[in-house]
Formats: sequence, structure tokens, C-alpha cells
Amino acid sequence: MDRRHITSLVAAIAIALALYHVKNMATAHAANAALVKDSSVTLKGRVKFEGALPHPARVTMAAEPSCMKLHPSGIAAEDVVVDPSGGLENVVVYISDAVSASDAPKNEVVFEQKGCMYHPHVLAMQANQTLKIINDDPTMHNIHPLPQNNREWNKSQPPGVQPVQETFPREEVAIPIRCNVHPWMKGYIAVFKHPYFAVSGKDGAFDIKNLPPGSYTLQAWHEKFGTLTKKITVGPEGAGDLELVFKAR
Ligand SMILES: [Cu+2]
Repeated sequence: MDRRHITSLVAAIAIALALYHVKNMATAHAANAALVKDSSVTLKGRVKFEGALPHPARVTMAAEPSCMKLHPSGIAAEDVVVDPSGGLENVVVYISDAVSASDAPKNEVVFEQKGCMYHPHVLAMQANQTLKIINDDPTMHNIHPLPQNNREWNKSQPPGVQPVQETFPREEVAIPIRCNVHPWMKGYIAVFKHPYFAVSGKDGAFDIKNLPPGSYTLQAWHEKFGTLTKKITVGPEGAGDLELVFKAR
């Protein structure tokens, strides 16, 4: 083997070693990324109400015959919805620390006008995520968000037209939504720049997914009962079964 061949051989070995090193680095990096992703947990809990409940309000739709036809004997207002075990529905539960913002998910969230009520009554979404508003009723609605930290608008939506598509660019808990035609229609939309939020279901249960372990401030917002704050520590197993209790004042 002459000197030229030896030089080429040494160069080839050096390149192979370098490639091997790069490959190892990439594997280690991927493993770290997987570790960070896999160590995130689901925060689970329940929101409850304790004490004497406010008198249940009813909505009557006498002012609008087409709505009245759908609910001839009226309908229970949705401002306070508590199940027999005390579970409080429609509470926005979220991490309130300044965690870094993340891109809006590609999927849209749907807010429906059906039976002259809003479905869901309380919606939570990410900033800049697409909000699709549907009118399922045979009557015209006029959807009117009343934000403090976003742009106010209102749009008429006659029956059978295309859904309204909108976004809210800034965080806000929560934006009241009203209908300029039907004063009993009340809903709320909470907007977050991160994905760590949930709305409590019928039994008051909530879960917040993919939360990295750490110390956080958890808040719960209800349209009538205000805001609760709780400091939590999320370990590799989560934070146990959290209970957030609103008490009668
Ligand atoms: Cu309406």
C-alpha cells in the first residue's frame, strides 16, 4: 500500500467515525425528545359546588315564536349546572402561569346555535384557533362577543347560511357571547395561548393533557362563582385526584 492509499484509508476512517458520532448524537437527541414528551402527564380532577344552590333560573322564549315552538315550557338556564353529587359543569380549568405560547392547533372548534341556545354553553380554545359558528335554527341569530382583550364584533346569521369563521388572537377568560336578537342566549368562550386548559363536564370532571411535570398555578373560572386558585405540583405520576370546590357565599 503506497502513501496515497494510506492517506485515503485514513480519510475514509475519519469520515466513518464522524458519521458514527453524528448518528449517535441524533439517536441521543431523539431519545431526549421522547423522554420529555413521554414524561408529560394528564392532570385529572373534579370541580364541585358546596352549600345552598341559587334558585334555578328558567329561560322562556315567548318573545320568539320559532324558538318557543322548540321549548314550549321553557328551558333551565345554564348559568349554574350541578349534578346530584355536587359536580359543577361549565367551569374553565387552566394553568395560569406564563407558560410559553404554542401554535394554535389545526382543528377548528365548533360553537353551535341550536334550539335558540348555545352549544356548548362554555367553550375553551387556543388563541388563533379557528372558531366555527353554526346556526342550526330556523331563525336568524346575531352573534356578539363582548371581549375586554380582543376585538369586538357582531354578525347576523340567517338560517341556512355558511358557518361564521373567526379567531381570537389574545388570551381572555372568558369572553361573554350574546345574541342581539334573543336576550336569553348567553355563552362564554375562554381563549388561551397554550394548550393546558379544560372545561368541566356534567359530573364536574376535567382533565388537562400533556402537561410537563413542574409547579403550577391552577385556576378555575365559573361565570357566577368567580375564580378559584390552587398551587399544584405535578410529578411523574401527575398531581393525584384534584378537587376544586366553589362554596356558596
Ligand atoms: Cu339568537
